[in-house]
Amino acid sequence: MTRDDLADTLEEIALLLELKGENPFKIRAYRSGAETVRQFSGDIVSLARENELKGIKGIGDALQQKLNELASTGKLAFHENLRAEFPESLFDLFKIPGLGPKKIKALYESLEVDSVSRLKEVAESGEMAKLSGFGAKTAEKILEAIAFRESNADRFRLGDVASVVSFILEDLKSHPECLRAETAGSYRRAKETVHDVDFLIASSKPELIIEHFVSLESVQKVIAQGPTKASVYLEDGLQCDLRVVSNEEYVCALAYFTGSKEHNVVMRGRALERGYTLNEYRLGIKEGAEKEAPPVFETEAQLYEFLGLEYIPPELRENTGEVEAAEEGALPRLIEVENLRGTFHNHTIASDGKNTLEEMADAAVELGLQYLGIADHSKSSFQANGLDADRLREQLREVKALNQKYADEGTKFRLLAGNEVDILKDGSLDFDDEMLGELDYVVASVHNAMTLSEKDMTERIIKAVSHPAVTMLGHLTGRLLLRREPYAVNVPAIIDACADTGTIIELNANPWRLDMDWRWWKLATEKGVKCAINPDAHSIAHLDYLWFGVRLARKGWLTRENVINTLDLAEIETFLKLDRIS
Ligand code: DGT
Ligand code: CA
Ligand code: ZN
Repeated sequence: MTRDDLADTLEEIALLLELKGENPFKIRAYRSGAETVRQFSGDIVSLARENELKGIKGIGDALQQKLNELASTGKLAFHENLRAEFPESLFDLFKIPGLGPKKIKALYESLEVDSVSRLKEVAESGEMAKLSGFGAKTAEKILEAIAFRESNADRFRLGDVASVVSFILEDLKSHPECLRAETAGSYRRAKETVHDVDFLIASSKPELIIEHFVSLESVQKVIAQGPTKASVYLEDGLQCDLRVVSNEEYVCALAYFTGSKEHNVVMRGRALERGYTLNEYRLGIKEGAEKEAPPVFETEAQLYEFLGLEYIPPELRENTGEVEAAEEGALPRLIEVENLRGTFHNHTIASDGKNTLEEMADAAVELGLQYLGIADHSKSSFQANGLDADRLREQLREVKALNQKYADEGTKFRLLAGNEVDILKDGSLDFDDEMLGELDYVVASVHNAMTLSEKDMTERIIKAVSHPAVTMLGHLTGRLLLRREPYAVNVPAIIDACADTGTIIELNANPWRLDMDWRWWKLATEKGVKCAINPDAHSIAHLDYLWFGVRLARKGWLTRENVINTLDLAEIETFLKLDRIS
């Protein structure tokens, strides 16, 4: 039982009660209980198991008892009985975006929709459009969502798999028969979503490693098992493949299974031109070529060097110019997580975050950052409890007081007072110039009216980034990976506008977003646009998203110089034209 298991169960109970038409207060209690569990800063699972939830705001007696049962036994009779009242296929409907509990309830009651296939049927037949509260447009949207879901059904977000992957990797590395181990495939290349996760191990006892791998606790089902390779499903359906090779084969195998396929094709071509063959196990001599036997490579760098190339970091191996650059010794020196000195886009309890200013600041100090930008939502984001000018000014005073405190105690750290200001439908900003002028910096983001035409959306954003108060553009396309498509927008035109106006573009490091997409950063840097890697943290735990941000920044060929939050505090103060705090 994890924290998410507890929260997901409460959320599902809320949905099912809603389908049954139960009392709204009861439903709300489960829903807000789920949220409390998700955001609680202590070890909520242990507290629930020990029945020590008393006094936690938002978790009443009934919920305490249910969480205790769930955490200590792994299941909850109340939940199971509730589920049994509905067909199993109904639960797939909950995963279709745009289909909230109210709509599911209406469809279920009037059209007996209890599965995705039935949903598709009534959307296509026109029956759905006739229901009150629905229409042709809704039906069309739902069909799009079903198609999107089908095409993404077998992919996972990098951020959702990262912790289990590093857990398995560490476990494999600690096996006594493991000589070397690494992830490979799209995970190692830091793709924003992965189909499966590949692991590679060097060992002289493959059968022991394989046996160990298939019996890992997180493995739910063994798909295939042979003497040197195995494939398994983890609990959430993530497929993991393991290959065991000899220590001599390890480097060629690692390069091959890291890929990408396109990168491999070019590498193999280079080997052939030089009279060698390259496959998943070794570099050999091409038939008929008069060559000395190639060495056994200790590192991937040696393999690349042998083929006349600089070492190419895994993130770049997509055949988008990395081999040509490596040949000329012109690869960029990619940014590393240690280069970050601060970050800009973070929320607190003032809007929809879960921690206070001070908690966020202390967590940033703990991470070794020199500055943390607070960018809570502005008033038009009322669903996120956005701040009006009065509340924002109050927050500015709090920031000032806290900064004084850090200065007095001699901590080299500063909160930056910003705001994530909504870009309104017409491209104007959610605060007047006077209010904007009082801020240290401004992140401007689109949060509503996402269905504008590409032309209108592009003009809207260009107008916003052209406002002199705007420091950076937040999550450029609004995409939610595997959930919501980017809105229609002309990215190169936005990049040009940012280049003209000196506006920074955010790399939103939230694993659901990773937006702006890595594929655009090369163009942005060519035009001289800087990047800000921002976790968009809504709690102290989310500050760790910086790690994903750096992985994707590397994938976008970004260097330390391209990323604004590698500047130290004094440099940022100069850049933002702020007075020093004495
Ligand atoms: P994924 O799993 O779809 O997110 O993406 P990858 O890149 O991890 O693909 P996967 O797991 O099928 O294969 C891992 C690596 O193995 C891939 O990046 C390159 C290599 N590989 C697999 N199949 C081929 C192939 O047919 N030709 C070549 N040259 N390499 C391959
Ligand atoms: Ca893979
Ligand atoms: Zn936002």
